[in-house]
Amino acid sequence: MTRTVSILGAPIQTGASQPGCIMGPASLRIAGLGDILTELGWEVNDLGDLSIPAQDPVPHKNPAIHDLAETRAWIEALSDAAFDAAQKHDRPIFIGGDHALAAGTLSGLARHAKTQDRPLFVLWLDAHPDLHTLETTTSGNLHGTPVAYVTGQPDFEAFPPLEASIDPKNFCMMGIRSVDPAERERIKQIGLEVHDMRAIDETGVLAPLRAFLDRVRKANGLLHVSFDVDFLDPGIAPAVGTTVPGGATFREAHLIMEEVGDSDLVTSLDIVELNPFLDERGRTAKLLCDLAASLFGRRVLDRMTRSF
Ligand code: 4U7
Ligand code: MN
Ligand code: MN
Ligand code: MN
Repeated sequence: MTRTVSILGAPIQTGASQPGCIMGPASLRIAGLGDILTELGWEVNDLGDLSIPAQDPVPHKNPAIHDLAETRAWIEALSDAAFDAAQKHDRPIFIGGDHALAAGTLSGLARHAKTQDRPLFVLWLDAHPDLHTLETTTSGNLHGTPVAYVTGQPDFEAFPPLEASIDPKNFCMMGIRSVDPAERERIKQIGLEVHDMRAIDETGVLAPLRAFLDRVRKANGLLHVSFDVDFLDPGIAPAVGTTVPGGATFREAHLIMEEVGDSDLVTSLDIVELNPFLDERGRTAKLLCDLAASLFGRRVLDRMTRSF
């Protein structure tokens, strides 16, 4: 039977410092995301873009925080939309928008996992662990907070109440290379599995990824992939506001997508932080579409029929 994918755009940019992520969903659609998945045999349901009503400002005791009311409204809307999409489609994709989007998608997906009585696992591909609380963020950019929120850390009274949290032990982070002091502490405290770029240099991506996928399979888990564009090296993916040198290469990123795709464990995907204003002739958007294609089954050669 044909499997279904939904595409939901979330043009949120209030979590970032630089504007531009608002154009992310349009850029990914223009790069051909839907057609690529159709060609791979998926039934594609484009749900259009989500929006939020105008908000009155909400102050916070951390004066660095900006756009709290809008970001909160996005999280609320996204949580319900992600829950619905996961109930209706085999593999929903959420296209951002900045990474505050994941506070919404992950909270909705955690609720969905609960209705299935299955644990939710998260493969977090990012230069950053996004583990700030509303107290510890010094930039005030809320795209740096979703992992702390969805794992149930304190000081999130100003975000929507979390109906289901995600066990920090169910995360696997790869590509990490920019960690703030408060995040460093939090990683140790909650026991997150983090493969920083040094570890990737040492072991490659495959060994830790396969170990994680085995864990997901044994637990009969759902698997969400949250893909932040800054996971990639800025040399191949310039369209992001928070570039950090030394990111994943073209092949490392594709190998992760191919391996996760082959495992058939993945049940949902975020593609976030694309800032088309910073792109070069659409190359980052096109690369992201190709990476999604790898996750959804595109292969250079079929494994069983390759010849030597
Ligand atoms: B992204 C940062 F200080 N940690 O809090 C912060 F380095 O979604 C970056 O991963 C956050 O791009 C990056 O502002 C959030 C900074
Ligand atoms: Mn991020
Ligand atoms: Mn990042
Ligand atoms: Mn970023």
